[in-house]
Amino acid sequence: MPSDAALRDWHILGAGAIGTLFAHRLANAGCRVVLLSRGDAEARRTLTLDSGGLTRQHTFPMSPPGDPTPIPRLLVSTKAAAVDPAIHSICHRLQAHSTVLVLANGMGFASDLPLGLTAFRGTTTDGAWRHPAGHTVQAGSGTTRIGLPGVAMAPPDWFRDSWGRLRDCQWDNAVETTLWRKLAINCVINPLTAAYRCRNGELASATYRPLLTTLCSEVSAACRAAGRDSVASSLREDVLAVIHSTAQNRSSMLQDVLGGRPTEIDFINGYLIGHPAVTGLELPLNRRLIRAITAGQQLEDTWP
Ligand code: KPL
Repeated sequence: MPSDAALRDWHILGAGAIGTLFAHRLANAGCRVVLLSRGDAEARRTLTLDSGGLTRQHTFPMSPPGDPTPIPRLLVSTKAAAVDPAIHSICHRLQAHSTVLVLANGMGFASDLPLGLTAFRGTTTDGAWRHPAGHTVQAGSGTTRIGLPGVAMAPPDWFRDSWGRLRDCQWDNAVETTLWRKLAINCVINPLTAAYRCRNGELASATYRPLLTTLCSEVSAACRAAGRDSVASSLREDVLAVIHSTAQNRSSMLQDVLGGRPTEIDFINGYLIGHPAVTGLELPLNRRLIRAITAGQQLEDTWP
């Protein structure tokens, strides 16, 4: 049985904006946080977080690729496409009782873990972005929900002793529905903002209304076909609420496009249209947006 202190040990793979935010939050909650590095150069790394006008720094120990020590609890906070390769790269350090928690946008990864492990999934509405100067800026504080997809269970000890101590972090017995709800919202906001190079709030303007309506209808139809009726029925309302609460944000997909990085489109709209229950639906706007984003094309014509 791991001791209480050991339940608070977390290794983090992927210290981007969200990884940095949670590295700070877990460390502030008394957890021992180790960052997994890609090279051997640094023994420690100082991460800076700007949050609510305050700048905080933490220096974290780094664990290099050759480190053989077992990883009891792993947070994977990479981009969607990197989740499986990242877990694979440290699979020799996982054990049958290791905990793997994946906090990433989209779906369609972490389904085949080593040693028969099952990934816990988390989703957060906390906003964070990487400042060009290297530090992370917390853009707003939201809610984080964690659970085991498809399994209703009491919060495990590790949750109570680490994540459960964070403000607005909840155990979610129906995390699969929560993930679908987030996926559906991302299917609407992310490709539109990325293809039209606009901030989230602009999608509420008359210019984008027809596109927004058509895309919400397509995504709702796909969610219904996939048996996610509750997600479908509140989608439009949920999308408008997120558009208003994150009006000034650039979506993560727009940030990727502007930064010249690969986007998560294959794990968001690509996952949705490739779902076996959805393949009979046409979903033309989804397909057009996927094509444009994959080709790095900016769209101007705002008729659906
Ligand atoms: O999750 C997001 C993202 O940008 O990936 C939303 C909710 C759209 C906020 O920007």
